[in-house]
Order: sequence, then structure tokens, then C-alpha cells
Amino acid sequence: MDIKDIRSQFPILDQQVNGRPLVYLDSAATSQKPIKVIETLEKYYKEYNSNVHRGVHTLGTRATDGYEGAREKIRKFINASSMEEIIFTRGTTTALNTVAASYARENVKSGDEIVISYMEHHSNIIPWQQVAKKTGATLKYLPLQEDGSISLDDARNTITSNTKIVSIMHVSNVLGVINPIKELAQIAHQNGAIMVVDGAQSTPHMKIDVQDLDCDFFAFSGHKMCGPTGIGVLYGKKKLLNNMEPVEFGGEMIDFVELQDSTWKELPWKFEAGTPIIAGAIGLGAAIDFLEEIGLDNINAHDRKLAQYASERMSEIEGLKIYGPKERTGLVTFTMDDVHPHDVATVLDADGIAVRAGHHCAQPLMKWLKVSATARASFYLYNSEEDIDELVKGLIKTKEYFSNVF
Ligand code: 7TS
Repeated sequence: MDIKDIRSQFPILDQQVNGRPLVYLDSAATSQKPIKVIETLEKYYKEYNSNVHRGVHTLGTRATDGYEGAREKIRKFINASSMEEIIFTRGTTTALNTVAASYARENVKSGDEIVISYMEHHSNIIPWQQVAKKTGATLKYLPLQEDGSISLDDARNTITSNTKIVSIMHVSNVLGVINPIKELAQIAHQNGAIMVVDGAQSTPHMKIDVQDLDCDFFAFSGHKMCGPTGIGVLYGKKKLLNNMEPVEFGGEMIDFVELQDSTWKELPWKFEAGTPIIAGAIGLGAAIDFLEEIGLDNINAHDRKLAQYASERMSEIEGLKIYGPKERTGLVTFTMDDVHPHDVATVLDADGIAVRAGHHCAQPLMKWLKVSATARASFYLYNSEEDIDELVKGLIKTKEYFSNVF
């Protein structure tokens, strides 16, 4: 991978922030966008912006082809067997809420169990809490091992014949740990439960094969993988989606509307009420072309190497604690003794270095880690070792600054 060349395709990175060259280390929150994606959006709005699936006019046909073409790209990208299994959503959050509001409300009853883990993002906790409250089901948490990983023995003990849904993140946005989804899906299926996967942090960094994982639902967001904001995907197995009721109702998703009743379109459109996210979907298609040109395996190796390099360099700083197992994808979460993570992020920002600080929408995990917040540096294909060197310099400066103040 030629990082210089890749970086030059991201115009936003070529700027000064607070008088210093921008070092963007917050891609786990949202990635930057390559010129190819920006131009695809511009071309759509300048040349063929039109509503889809309804008109016979030329622009409408072009927009429909672009929108449905993106669906096919996504199908291939995650190796789904049919485009009927690809539903466009606003993002991971909306995708997980759709499974909770439709599948779970219909298939979970009092006394059933839903199993998640302590490391989940709030968007994979709260929808299940709501289902549990409404149905009388129990929400159970898979414990974590000391290094933050999930053990299959714990999974076998926690998932029972009463479990109806297991919903786990593929990669943690805080610890960077990669969870054994394929094995967890097997355990879920042996117990008659379905496997839901939050793929928000894995899809940008590794090749996803939903058939190999044998998950029943898989959710991800376009904006974390070089695509626009406001677009995401819910993959679902056709036999499940076919038996599910839509969550939203209105135009686009209907077949016939009578005065008192209506019928729905087939998959995937019955889940896409209203004018869909046309530009977003087309932009996500362009992002997938871009990522595939570079190669997901190359991106994965690059991101892991950077995380490895960063954790080695950062562990040289006394008083800096890194969380999570050694084997991780492209991020490092840390705290610095006696300095609040928000202060770390503020001092780094003064030198143009962007990292995230806070609870990372994972408050149960923060509790488990016994911290109120952490700082996180996350890497993507446009980052280099020099970015990490800048981060390390910035962290040393932060430490010195606060040891002089107090
Ligand atoms: N699941 C995981 C694992 C995530 O990391 C995020 C966003 C979401 C779900 C929600 O995705 P959305 O696109 O629907 O918002 N994570 C983060 C983060 O770590 N920092 O900012 C957003």
C-alpha cells in the first residue's frame, strides 16, 4: 500500500489545524472520504438527481440503476446470497433497531433470554433492553475475560435453550478485540437462537463473509468505511426477513393500498419506506469500489500493523495504560495517570492531533474497566507511522504539561 498516494486522495487531510498539519486519529468515530466518493456524490446531484422506482423518465432510471447497483455491490462485498437480503438503513443503529422492533417483538416472549456482552456499543444494548421491558424477556450479559475478550466456554454457559437472540459486536470500538462470531453463531444455533452481529467496526477493516459467519443479521454503517453519513446496511437471511413485518410504513414499501388495509412489496423494499437514501447508497457503492481496489486484506494488515506500532510506542510512556488484548484491529484505547482523557484530547488537539475521549457509547464496558472515560486513537488506511510518532510526541508533551501544572 502506497500510503502517500492513498492519503493524497483524501482532500480533508491536507490542512492545518491550530497551526499544525492535521493528524486524524478518529476514524472509528467516522472515516474521512476519498475524492472518488465526494465526486460520485457531486455527479449524482449535478447530473442525475431524481427519485427512484417510480418514474419512467431517463433521470429516474439512472438514479434507480445507481441505487440498485449499489445494493448489488454491497451484496457482493459481504457475500450475501441475494440482493433481497440487503436493506438500506440510516446506519448500524437503525439496522439493529429494525431487528429489535420487528424480529424480536414478534419472536421473543416472557421468560425468553436475549444475550449480549459487556463490551457492546449502546446501539446494541438499548434496543434489547427495550425488547426485554416490553416482552418480559431477560437480558443477559456475556462476561469478559481479564483482557476484555469473550470466552467460548462462558458463551456455552450463558446461551441456553431459553435464548432467542444473541447479539454481539464483531469488533469492539473501545478494545479493538475481534470476537469469534462464527463460533458464537454455532452456539446460538445449537440452542435454537439467532445470531445478530454489530459489524460497525469490522466491515471497514476486514473482509466480511456473512455466509461463512452464518449470522442471521449483520449491521454496518457507510460513514466508517469511506462512505457518506446517513447510509448503512442491514443484512438478514431471506427466510427470516420474509416472515418479518416492516417497522416503517408509507410510500415505496407498498404494493396495494385499500381504505382499511394494504399489502407490502417484496424484499428488500418492504423495509425501505419513503424516498430512500439515494445519494448515500450510491456514495457507499463508490466507497466499496475504492476499498476493494486497495484490497480489504491489505487494509486489515496495515491497520493492525499501525495498532501494533502504536501500542509498542505508547507503552514506553510511563503512566500510560492501554486497554484490551494484544491482538487488535486498528485502534488503541488508553488512559494517562492523573490526567482526564478529555484533557489529553484537548492538549493533543492544540497540536492538530484528533483523538476521541469519553465513554465511547459503551458505559457498561467503562464500568467493567473501572474508568469513567478513556482516550482512543483509531487508524485507517490513510494513516502512517509518522502520524503515530506525532501522537507519541503529543502524549509526552501532555504528560509533561500536566506534571508541571500540578
Ligand atoms: N456499533 C459500534 C461497534 C460502533 O462503534 C458504533 C459507532 C455504532 C454501533 C453506531 O454506529 P452509527 O453509525 O449507527 O452511529 N461508534 C462510534 C465510536 O466509537 N465513536 O463514535 C461513534
